Parts: sequence; C-alpha cells; structure tokens
Amino acid sequence: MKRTLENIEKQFETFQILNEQGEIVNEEAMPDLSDDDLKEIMRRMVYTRILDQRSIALNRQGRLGFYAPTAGQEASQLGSHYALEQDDFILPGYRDVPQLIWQGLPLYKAYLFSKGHYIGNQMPEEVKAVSPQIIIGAQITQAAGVGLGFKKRGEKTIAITYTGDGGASQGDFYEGVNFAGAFGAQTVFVVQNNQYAISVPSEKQTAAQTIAQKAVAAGIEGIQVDGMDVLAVYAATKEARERAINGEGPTLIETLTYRYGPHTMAGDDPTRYRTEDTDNEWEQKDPIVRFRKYLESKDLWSEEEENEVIEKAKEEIKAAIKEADNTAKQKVTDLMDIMYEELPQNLQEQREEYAEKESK
Ligand SMILES: Cc1ncc(C[n+]2csc(CCOP(=O)(O)OP(=O)(O)O)c2C)c(N)n1
Repeated sequence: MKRTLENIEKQFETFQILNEQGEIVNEEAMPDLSDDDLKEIMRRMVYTRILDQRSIALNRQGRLGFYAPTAGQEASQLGSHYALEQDDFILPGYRDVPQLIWQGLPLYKAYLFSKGHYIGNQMPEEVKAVSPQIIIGAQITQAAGVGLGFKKRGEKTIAITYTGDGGASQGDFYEGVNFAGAFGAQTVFVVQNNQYAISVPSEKQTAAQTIAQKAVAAGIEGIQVDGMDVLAVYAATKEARERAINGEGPTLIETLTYRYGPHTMAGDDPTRYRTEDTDNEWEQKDPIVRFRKYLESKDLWSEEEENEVIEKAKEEIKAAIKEADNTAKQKVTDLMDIMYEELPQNLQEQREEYAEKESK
C-alpha cells in the first residue's frame, strides 16, 4: 500500500516551462503563442500588479471595502485565463477579480463589488461569469454543474473555477471533482496553492504531497504546475480545455504560487505566520520578473512599454474609482427589487414604507 501511494506521489512532478532566470527549460511543451500574445500576457500581468497596489491604497484610504490582494498570483490567474475562449464561463473566488476584469467586467463594477454594492454583483450579459464566491469551495460544485450543462447542450465551451489550497480542503471540493469526473463535465478546476488558507499552511491541511494527486481518487487528470510560470499555467490550462471540449473529461490543475500581501485588507498580519525568508524565497520566483527577462531576451519588451501599461492602468483605475464613488448609494428598495420579480404582500407593504422614507 505504501508503495502504491509513493508511486502515485512520484508522478506529480511540477510542470515548468520558464525557469526563475527567464529561460525556457521545457522546449517541447512551449505553447503556440504569437509575439503579440506574449506581449499581451505581459501587459495584463503588469496592469494587474498596479491594480493590486492601487486597490490596497484605496482600501487604506477607506474608498474600497473588501479586498483580497493578488500580487504574486498573476501567472496563475492570468495564464489560465488567457487559455480560455470568449464563451467559457468563470466561477471565481474572492481573490480572482483580475480574471473577471479580463473577461470584460468593467473595473468600476469590481470596485462596487468591493464596496458591497449590488451593482457590483450584476455581471453584464456578455461577461460569462458569476461574481466572486466568498463561501470557500461553493463554486467548485457549481462549476461541475455548469460544465455538465455545456456537455449536455453539446457546446464547445468549458466552465473554469478557481479556489485556493483552503478550498481544496473543503467537502465541496471532493464532491465537485468527483461529480465532474463521474459525468464527464466540461470543467477545469484550478487550485491556486498559495501555501496558506489565511494563516494555516497547506501541509497542515492535508497529508497529501500535492493537491494535484487528489484527481486520482476522482478518476480525472491532475497536474501540478509552477504557478509563477505563466507559460506553464497557460499550456496546462489550454490542454485541459481541449480535453474537456473533446469529451475527455475534467482536469484538476494545482498551481504552486504565493500571495505577497495579507490574506485580505481586513486586519490579517502575515508576519505572524510567515517568515521573511519564505517571503524572499518566493519573491525570487516572481512571475513578472521572469517573464520580463524572457521577453527582453527575445527583444519583445522595453521599459518604455512597461511604463505605458503602468500609466494606462493608473488612469483607468482613477476613472473607475470615480465612477464607483459617483454611483448612487444602494437603497433598501433596491435590494427588494433585485431579489424578487413579484414582491409578497408583506414585503410590498414594507417596500412602500421604505420608498416613502427614501423619497425624503
Ligand atoms: C465555508 C467557509 N468557511 C470559512 C470561511 C472563512 N475563510 C475565508 S478565506 C479562508 C481561507 C481560504 O484559503 P484558500 O482557499 O487557500 O484561498 P486564499 O485565500 O489563500 O486565496 C477562510 C477559511 C469562509 N469564507 N467560508
């Protein structure tokens, strides 16, 4: 029995294409991406790093509400998202706002979500996604269902869901991957293993050496990827997507990554559970630094281009927070109206009362 487990664990080696020095170390796995694609991926990662820095500052100024920092996870988030097609459907967690932005969610709406405004939870029709899930793991079972729906309708689209190592410790995770495997759902499960569920390290959450190997018990394919390597994350997701739409079943992708900042801006202090050495070790693996080195070696990137992205991000962020600030405050009657198509009698009476108060 011990040998069986050891044999399984040995097979889950970390998939990498671009090493920390920005060199291609796995030529045959290199995805087919044009120079324009490579540059676009870099633009998105740089933009997202700025978005994170500005969002943290806006939160500290009291202009945003709930915010979960993303720096360090750009390759996991945006490499996987870049492998999607227009109609693929995202079921994100609270840290996955960047994927929603690149899926087409207007930034001011992301900011309204942060402020707890109902408009921030209303996805525009063309944005194939639900709003970020706060209940850990709940999106995993939903993604299995959405992926099964696509299969039943014969659509060549997938559902992709994101969670963390903590999410992979929840019962919903096991139900979701098992169900998806049993029914051949067109779903890709991405677990961004950023090493901690708030303060609990992943090794305290599971005896398994990898999260990827949990695919084995569900009878689906699983892969552990260097989550700081945007090319590896892209290639793994692309392949998982192809397999899903070709009737070859769902895939579990574990990306090894790190969040540089606190868990959220609501008072978490990472110095209480992480050492500076660990932080430094992970910062050496930075996804943007290594991708920049790679692009520069191919003469595809310059400081000037990077500064252009930074300026554009800053301007768009400024406009978005202004628009969010200028959005009318939500009222009690708004909440009633968005919850019900037809109000029950007792709420109808209350609605009238509130409408009266709100009109003053
Ligand atoms: C069902 C449930 N239990 C507990 C919580 C409180 N909680 C919020 S975030 C979190 C940790 C999640 O960690 P992980 O899935 O690794 O994601 P990360 O925050 O690292 O991205 C917990 C336990 C919750 N939101 N939902």
